[in-house]
Amino acid sequence: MNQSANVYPVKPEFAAKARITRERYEQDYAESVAQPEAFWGRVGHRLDWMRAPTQIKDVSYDLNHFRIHWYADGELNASVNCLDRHLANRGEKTALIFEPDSPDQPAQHITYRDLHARVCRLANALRGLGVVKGDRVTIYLPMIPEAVVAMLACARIGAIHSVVFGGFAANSIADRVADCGSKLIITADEGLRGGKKVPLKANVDAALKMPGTNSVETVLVVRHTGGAVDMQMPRDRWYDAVVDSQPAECVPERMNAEDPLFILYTSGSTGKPKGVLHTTGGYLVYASFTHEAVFDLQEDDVYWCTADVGWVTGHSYIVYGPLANGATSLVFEGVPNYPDYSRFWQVIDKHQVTIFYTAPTAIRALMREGEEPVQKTSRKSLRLLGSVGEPINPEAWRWYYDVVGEGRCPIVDTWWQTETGGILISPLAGAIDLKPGSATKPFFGVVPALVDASGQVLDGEAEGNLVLLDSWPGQMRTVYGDHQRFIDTYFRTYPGTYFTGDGCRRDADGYYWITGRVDDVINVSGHRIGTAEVESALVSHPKVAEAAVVGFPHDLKGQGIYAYVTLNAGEAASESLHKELIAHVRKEIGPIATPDHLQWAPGLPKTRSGKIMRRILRKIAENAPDQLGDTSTLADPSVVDSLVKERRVP
Ligand code: 6R9
Repeated sequence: MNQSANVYPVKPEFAAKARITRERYEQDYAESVAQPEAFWGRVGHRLDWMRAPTQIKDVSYDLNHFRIHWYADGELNASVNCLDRHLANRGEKTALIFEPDSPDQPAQHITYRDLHARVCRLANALRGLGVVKGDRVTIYLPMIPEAVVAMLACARIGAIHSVVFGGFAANSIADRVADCGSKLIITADEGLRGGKKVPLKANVDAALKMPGTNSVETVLVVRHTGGAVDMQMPRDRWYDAVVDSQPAECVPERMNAEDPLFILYTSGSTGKPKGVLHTTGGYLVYASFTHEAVFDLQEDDVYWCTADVGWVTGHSYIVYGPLANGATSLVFEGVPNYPDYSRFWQVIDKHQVTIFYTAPTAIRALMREGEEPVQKTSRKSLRLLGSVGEPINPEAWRWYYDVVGEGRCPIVDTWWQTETGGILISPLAGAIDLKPGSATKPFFGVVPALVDASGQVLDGEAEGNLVLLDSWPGQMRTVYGDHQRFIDTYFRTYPGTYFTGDGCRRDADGYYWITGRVDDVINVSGHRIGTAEVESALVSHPKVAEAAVVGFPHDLKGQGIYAYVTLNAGEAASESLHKELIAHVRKEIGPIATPDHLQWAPGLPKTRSGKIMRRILRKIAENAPDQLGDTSTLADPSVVDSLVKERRVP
């Protein structure tokens, strides 16, 4: 293939106005890795500190002296940086545009001054309810302005927020509440997505009946749809009744740079989701700096990230990054296909969005509907497009570029993780030529490397496991309540490095191409699901003896979920049990974990020591029975033949 045909050079007209040009990138990148202290010390000035940091970086990945500290003697408050400091010059600027689920409902424009008042009121209310610095608060809200208000109100008083995605079911809420011992939950009566109601309060009620959740003293309920809910006094309080009468000023808590800002649960290879913990100073420096540099942020931009605040993308690039930068950030409650497939593009026209950041799964779903729903909108306001969550296939990239952006808008394909806090590998549109499907080059201060299975660093053109050789300020600091798990998961596999869990190729031009997870995490529509979580949901059903779950390539979702289930002796497989098990997983974890295929497995391929050989199950799910490889080490090779024969054809 002719590589040069696949390069989209930096557009001179973009570079002419861009914050970061090629020379600047090359120079600053070199400095950022050679003298990280000097570089990040300078970048740290972008925030308002109550006490300016003098200790910039103190990091060791050596397991005997392990530590990650950034700006360790600095003091600041994240909400002050996102609100108060803009009041003098941007008080009347729109901080949030809220676009509701239904286009028939009016949009809202919330200025920095309004947002400041709303955050202060809730912060005062939380203090009144006994929430103090270091307490954990769970936020289970739809994509409405209160979700942003809630996060910032926690930050204002030093409470650690844990946002739980509104698509998770009661069990998942309960696990997360129990793990961090939340004192208070902020939720809404119901959510609204694509015209359908989501029973948020009822899910919280069910979660709080589960073991381990009695740390929760108060549930604040936002009236959103007005739907009927059970209020259990004195635990449950209406948000407006508690918040509206509060003063619109609230003295912010002084936080050390290394004090926790939030916990966000994410799936790993094994066990229950991990509470990824981010701290205040480094995270905010990194989220705001990457947001400004990667999206080439200008003062009059209208910026829209379509993620949900329940994921890290929403944290860093709807809330903390944009607001710390004084930007206008659009909060969208709805979905791409409601009321029809033009919705995204209509919202762009309605609010004159200039920067649009979405996920490949959404692009692929919209691409399938053809160009007509796009063509009937203008999109002339757009100047930059972004992609995040999974590798973007070149066909989808080109459609995004040619059809959505009409060849005018560069695409930044941003690779990063919940753990990294912000973008680590991405083009800078004024500096780096684009290649469809490649996240291109490392951001300032980021030192990627590829290693083989033995940990040998590979040079030049190569493919291997992606590790990072040095720290950056937005790096997670620990797994909440389990520091050992943090170290074991990320720093033990390839000593001296942070292991990402991703595979990656580097081409002859030094461009990085992420190939996907190399561990037992499935990336479904850009959302991480641990195979172990789905397996444990399946075996919690009384009729299931054993389950094994793998990912398989899926046209729209990137990866789908394929489950192999062995029933208890005496249980008969049936279509109704098949449906029941799929519904059971939805109920246990949430709709995002719904298996696409569920196959009855009289036996699973195991080694003689009893380990399930997922490699074989993956190949069967992919319909590649000719690539099963060596099956001779199996305890009973014959189970493979029967699984191949009984494969559920998608
Ligand atoms: C931000 C976010 C992280 C995993 C990551 C990788 C995949 C994310 C990507 C990408 C290729 C990109 N991923 N962005 N793969 N290109 N631009 O998505 O965080 O939910 O923690 O997922 O997503 O596999 O390891 P998170």
